[in-house]
Amino acid sequence: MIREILEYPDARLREVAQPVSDVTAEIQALVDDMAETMYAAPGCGLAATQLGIAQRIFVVDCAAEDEPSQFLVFINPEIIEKDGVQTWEEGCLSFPGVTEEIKRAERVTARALDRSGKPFEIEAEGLLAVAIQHESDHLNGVLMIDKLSALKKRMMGRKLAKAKQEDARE
Ligand code: GNR
Ligand code: NI
Repeated sequence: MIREILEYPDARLREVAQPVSDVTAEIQALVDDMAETMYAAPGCGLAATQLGIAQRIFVVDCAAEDEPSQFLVFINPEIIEKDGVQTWEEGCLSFPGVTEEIKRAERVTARALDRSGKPFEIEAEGLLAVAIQHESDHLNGVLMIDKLSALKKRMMGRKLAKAKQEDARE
């Protein structure tokens, strides 16, 4: 089932998500809805927080269009190592129509449970590393706009208003 993605400034995007205590069939059904919603958007990641569900779960697929999909589920994720610095032009499904350059770690090592509740560890770089950091932020109620300077925040506010206007005119 495709679910509705909350948009900034919805207060539910600021909630700190709670750990999943047990990967039940219900959680797996939620994960499947998250995958469907992410691919339909389309986006390369989606956090449960963006659906108004305050549980520590996100999904990502950062494969390029001409590559096979690389779908990953992270339940109760932890970033255990970060190094280097990179800047990506980031987008967010909760900020439709805008992108901003954001500085994050170049490489991360993360640990989480997969869809079957099994622990795994992954080392990522490039866009996948960016997405893991972006989605981990969502689970803590942290948004892209929080990473910007005051000037860029104002610019993003204007771009958002403009994107909304254009959307309304369509
Ligand atoms: O679809 C998305 N694209 C993206 C591009 C660059 C950096 C991060 C992202 S994540 C975003 C989907 C989203 O909002 N996930 O929370
Ligand atoms: Ni996002």
